[in-house]
Amino acid sequence: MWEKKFPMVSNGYYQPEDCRAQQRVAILIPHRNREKHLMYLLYNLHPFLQRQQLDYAIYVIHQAGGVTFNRAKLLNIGYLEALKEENWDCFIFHDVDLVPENDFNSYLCDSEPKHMVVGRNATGYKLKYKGYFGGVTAMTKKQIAKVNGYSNNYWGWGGEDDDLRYSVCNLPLQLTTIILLMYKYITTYIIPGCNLFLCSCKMGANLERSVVRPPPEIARYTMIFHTRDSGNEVNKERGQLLKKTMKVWKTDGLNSCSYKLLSIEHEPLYINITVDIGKPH
Ligand code: UD2
Ligand code: MN
Repeated sequence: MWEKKFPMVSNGYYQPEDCRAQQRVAILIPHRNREKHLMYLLYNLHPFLQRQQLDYAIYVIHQAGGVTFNRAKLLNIGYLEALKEENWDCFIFHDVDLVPENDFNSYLCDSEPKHMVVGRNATGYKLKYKGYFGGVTAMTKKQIAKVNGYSNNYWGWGGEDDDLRYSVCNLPLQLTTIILLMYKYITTYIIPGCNLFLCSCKMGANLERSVVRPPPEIARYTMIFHTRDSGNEVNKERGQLLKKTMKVWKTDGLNSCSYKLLSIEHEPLYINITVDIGKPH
């Protein structure tokens, strides 16, 4: 079996032999019925992460049953369960179908939440829209805890990534980011549509204020072609839900994430967490 190609990975974990990594990183992959994509990703991601000499583990959070898919809730569960195993510094939320193209796309966390899919094959390698936060994102344990993780209420396709980006706007900025923003402000006088710190998180330049991105030539991915999965139909309520983010993020997230843990299996190349996440109400 091809799993044997990676003898250094044990129970989903890898540590570089001859150095100590800066951060310990947990990769979280939400999953259901995408076995082929998962195998292809693991086949590419393990060598990629090892070339970066990372200390990491890959968690696959598998939604049991046929109820509408909930990517965000699965990622919350991944965070909570992974921290029961190890004190990870950094988490990477990772779609199963996105394969990084450039070895310099560092799978480490930054001083601000980091969005890593600037471009991909299907969108001509351009950012989909301002404030886009989907696909692959890296956040420290602390950053995630401070924004209370994802909302649990996005069932079906869409909106959950924008919701997280709105909550991320509530994070206090690091001093280095403030200095950089002030520099930009002074050199341009006005950042269009925004008075630096006080405007809405959904507006103008502030959409980009609270996240960092690697340069476009580095943050590149191939998305394996796919059609929409059954059980992951477009979430028609996402517009309404997004209007409420700023009111509810403190009580809808990690601290309200209820689920039934069905199993945790340590496969050779990943940790397989299977959960019953309930259904929309
Ligand atoms: C986009 C975003 C994704 C998410 C989604 C809306 C990009 C590159 N990705 O993906 O992060 O915000 O829109 O919800 O912009 N999955 C399964 N089984 C299913 C359904 C989904 O495993 O039946 C997982 C899988 O990891 C998949 C991810 O959920 O990659 C996102 O679903 P998608 O790939 O169908 O959606 P897509 O490509 O529009
Ligand atoms: Mn996809």
